[in-house]
Amino acid sequence: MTQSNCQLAALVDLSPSVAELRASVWAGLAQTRKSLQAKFFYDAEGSRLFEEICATPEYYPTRTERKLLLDIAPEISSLAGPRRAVVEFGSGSGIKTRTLLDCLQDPVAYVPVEISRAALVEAVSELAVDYPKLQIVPVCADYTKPFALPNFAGEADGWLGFFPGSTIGNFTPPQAAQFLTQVRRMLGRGNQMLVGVDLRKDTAILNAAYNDAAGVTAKFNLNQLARINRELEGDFDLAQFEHRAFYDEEQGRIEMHLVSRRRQRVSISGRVFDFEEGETIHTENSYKYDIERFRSLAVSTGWSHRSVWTDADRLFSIHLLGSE
Ligand code: AVJ
Repeated sequence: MTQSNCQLAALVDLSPSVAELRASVWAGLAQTRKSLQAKFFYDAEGSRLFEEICATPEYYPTRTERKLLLDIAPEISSLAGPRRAVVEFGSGSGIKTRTLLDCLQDPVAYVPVEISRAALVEAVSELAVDYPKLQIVPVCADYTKPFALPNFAGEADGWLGFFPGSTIGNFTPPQAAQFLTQVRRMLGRGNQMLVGVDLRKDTAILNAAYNDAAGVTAKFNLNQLARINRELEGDFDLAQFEHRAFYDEEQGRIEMHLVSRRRQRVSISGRVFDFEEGETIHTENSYKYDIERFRSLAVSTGWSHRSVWTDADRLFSIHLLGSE
C-alpha cells in the first residue's frame, strides 16, 4: 500500500482546549450537586478503557449492536442508497464503521468526528489502508457544538449520518432532541441518519453492564480524575473515590458517580474543592429508550422515522431517520 493510494485528508482539529476542560471541571465541581461532563472521559486512556469495557462479558451493547448491524446490512444498503458520504459522531475505534462501509454501495467519503485525537488518528490511519478509494476527512471535535462539514457536492449523492453505540443516551432527552435538530440542519434535506439506541430492559442486566466484575468500568470512571490530575494539575487521590453505577427505572437511565470515601479537599489548577464523606460526583447518564419513545423524540425534531430494527432479545435498537 503506497501513500498515494490513500485519500486521507489532514485532520481538522477543533478539539477542546485545556482552558475549556478547566472551565467545565471548575463549573461542574462548584455546583452543590457536583458533576463532570461525560465527553471528557475520552482522552487516549479513556478511549482505550472504553474499548476494554466493550469486551467485558457484562457490557452487551457493543456486541449486540455489531451483530444486529451485520444482520440488517442488506436492508441498510438498499435503504441508504449508493454514493453516500458518511459522517460518524463519536467514531472511536471505528469497528462498526467498517461494518457500515462494507454494506454500502460505493461509499464516496467518510467523515469521522471524534473528541479523542489519539483514537481518531489511530482509527483513520488503519481505515485509509483498507479503503483506498474512500475520501476520509477526520474531524477532531466536540460534536455537541455545530461545526462545518466538508463539501462533497458533485461527488456524493447525499449524507448518511451514523451515531451508533447508544452514545445518544449520554444526552438528556431534551439535549438529544437538540442534537438531532442540529444534525438535521447540518445534513440538510434528502439525507438520512442511522442511530443506535439501547433499550429499556431488566434492571439486573443494566446494572451488571455498568458494574463489570473485572472493574474496567470503575477504572474508566476513575480515569476522569486521573485525567484532571494529568492535564489540570489536580491532586485527586484516586484511592479515596469509589465507582458507583445504578439504573434509575423512573428516569430510564443509568447514573454513574464517583463517591468520596471520606471528607477531603482537592486542588485543581489552584482552585480548591471540598468533599464530604459519601458526597458524589455525577459523571454520566446513559438513557435507555423504548422504541416508541425514541421514535417520537426523533419525529419531534423534524426527522421522519423510516425504519427500526432490534435483535431477537430486544436488547438494542437501530433506527433509520430521514430528512425530507
Ligand atoms: C459510549 C456513552 C454509549 O453509556 O453505555 C460505558 C459509555 N459508560 N460504560 C454508555 C459507558 C460506562 C457508553 N456510551
